[in-house]
Amino acid sequence: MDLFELCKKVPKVELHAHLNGSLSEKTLTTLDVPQHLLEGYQIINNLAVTTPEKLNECFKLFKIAHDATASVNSIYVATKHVIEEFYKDNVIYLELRTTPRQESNMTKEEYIAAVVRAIEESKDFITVKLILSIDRRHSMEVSKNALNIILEMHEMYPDIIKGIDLCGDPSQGTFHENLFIEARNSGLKITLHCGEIKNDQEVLQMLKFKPDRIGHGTCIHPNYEGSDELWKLYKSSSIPTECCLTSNVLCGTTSTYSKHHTREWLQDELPFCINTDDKGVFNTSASEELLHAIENLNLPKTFLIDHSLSAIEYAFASEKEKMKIKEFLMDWKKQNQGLFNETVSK
Ligand code: 6MZ
Repeated sequence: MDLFELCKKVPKVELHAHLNGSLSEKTLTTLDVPQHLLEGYQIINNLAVTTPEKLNECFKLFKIAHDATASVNSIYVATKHVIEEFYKDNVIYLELRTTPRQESNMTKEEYIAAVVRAIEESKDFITVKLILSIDRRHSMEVSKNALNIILEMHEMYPDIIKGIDLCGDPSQGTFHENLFIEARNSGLKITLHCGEIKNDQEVLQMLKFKPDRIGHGTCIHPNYEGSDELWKLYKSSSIPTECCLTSNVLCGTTSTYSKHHTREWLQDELPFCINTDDKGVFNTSASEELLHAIENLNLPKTFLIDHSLSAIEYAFASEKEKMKIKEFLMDWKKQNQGLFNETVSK
């Protein structure tokens, strides 16, 4: 079995996937996206793929996906598609994140309920949890209103809505820490996009806040535009980091896969997991991300299954659900030991 086949076969855990960034071209077509928007998506997608340093370009793509999911039915259909695509890639545990949006004929509550409905309908074949995002570009007032709705919906769907995220264009906006303190006090887990670009002061504030996980963590280590002080603090907190290789390479925040900052996590044996970020925008999959990791970061084949076993530890599901998935993964590992012993042909 070649290495990519093995990456596909392994049961996987995905913890950092933005819903609207995960829409494949096929999904956008199904959603009746007007032809000119779809063409725009393809053009910018190609630009992003062939030209690095495109963090700004990728943020334009989200507008196209947002136009395609501007109704209750379209966000519901989009969620179904995204879940199915992860499932077909052998992802057994998925945490989707999305920013609740109000549109002319949809409230934020209706948006969340539609996503939850799609998740509930998938529960027989894949475990999916929802993280609701606050966009760092939004004002305190808009974010506070979003948080109130998120807390209300969390009370209605406590088994599905598990966490809250801070995301959005890292070159804009701010981290409204008070809102995240309130979310934490209401029982939500916290993940923050942290240090995706250099911003020492904010990284310091975020690390001191001690979220349950951070996203990216690019500019923390001194070799990657961070500092000794930040790295020391990060190491002492040992917060699991959601690494997104292709996203960072295509956005130009990392020069190549083999120079990705995950190397420092491996070197210092710090907790991390590998993720897709926006599989539609970056034209990737959970299996491809694992392949890049194995091929470029000098990892053994057993990393594939051991990655799922460690990532599930960092998940926001209940301890009981995590234990069940862990047992499944350990059984799978035992039964498929041979796959990791045989010589891999590329
Ligand atoms: C920061 C990102 C992101 O929420 O509409 N998003 N935020 N850094 C990134 N790195 C590339 N990729 C995606 O999904 C799209 C939204 O996710 C955030 C952005 O705010 C984007 O608008 P949802 O489902």
